[in-house]
Amino acid sequence: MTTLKSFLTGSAAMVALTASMTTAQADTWRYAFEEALDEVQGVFAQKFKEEIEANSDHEVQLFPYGTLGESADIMEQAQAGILQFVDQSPGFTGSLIPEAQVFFVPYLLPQDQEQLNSFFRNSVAINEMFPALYAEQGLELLTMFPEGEVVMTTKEPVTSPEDLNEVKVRVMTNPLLVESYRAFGATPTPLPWGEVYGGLQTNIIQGQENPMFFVESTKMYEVTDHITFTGHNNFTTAVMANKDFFDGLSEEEQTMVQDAIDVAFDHILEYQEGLTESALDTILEAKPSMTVTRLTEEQRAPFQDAAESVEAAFIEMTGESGQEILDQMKADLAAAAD
Ligand code: 6CS
Repeated sequence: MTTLKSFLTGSAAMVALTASMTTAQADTWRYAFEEALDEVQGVFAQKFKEEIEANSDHEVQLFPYGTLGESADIMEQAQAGILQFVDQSPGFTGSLIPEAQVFFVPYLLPQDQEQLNSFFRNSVAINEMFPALYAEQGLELLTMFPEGEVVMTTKEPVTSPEDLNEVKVRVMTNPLLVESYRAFGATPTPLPWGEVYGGLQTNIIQGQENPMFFVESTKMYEVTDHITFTGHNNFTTAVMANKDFFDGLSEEEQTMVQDAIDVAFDHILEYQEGLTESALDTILEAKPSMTVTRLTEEQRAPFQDAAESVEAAFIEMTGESGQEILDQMKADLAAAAD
């Protein structure tokens, strides 16, 4: 006959066994991102998967753009713990974490690639300040990395803010990017990515901005005719884990995850060398009539002037904590320029 004591002892043993099985168990980790498998975020994710699977018994299941919805959907799923990992760009996270909009103060990030890489590698703002803000939203910020200089692609040529008058330019869904394009003289139109190609095709919008590799891979050149290098930004993205999931990992596993992120970070910077140029070549081969304009210093000046009001709007939106992030970013950028 089972006594209460032996039943309880048995249950305790069962609990201990289950717990030990959980720690040793090979899990499937789900990781969603905002791009296709062969685009920058996908290449990063594939490297991360390769590293995790080489160094553990876990499997990483990848969900490229569209398989689980739009960017906002995958963020909700990551916060809910349905996904363990998510790549979402500050362009979308800005509506959840207002300080993340700092990446949309025009002309803040350097154009020099080495300086930019050094900034992303060593930034105190990214590595020490942003994690606390992401944690408040149930996210463990693992890394941020650049995806290339942002260019405008439009239906009419653009060399000055006047050229953007009455032009509806699609932007990602954050208030500061709206503010930027307003300051640039355009009519900013925030939309999720899935509506951009059709919007240009039907002339609901007449322009958009993105790094060159994305202009090529998503065939933005089919629905716009002019590319303008304004030098106003580089596309930033971020990779996060669900915080409860991450906190529940052993210390060794957390280190393994961070090591895999570091390997993927190095890989993605190397992968992007020459990518803007090769994407532009591919575009011009496919559509020789596409015009490419690099604004001169003089032409850039009015866009640069607009940056001041955008910075002020950022501080207004984020207060003291935004000011601290901005100051630290500027200090980090100065250090990267040394
Ligand atoms: O413009 C966008 O919405 C997209 N751009 C890039 C480069 N990656 C993902 C994002 O959804």
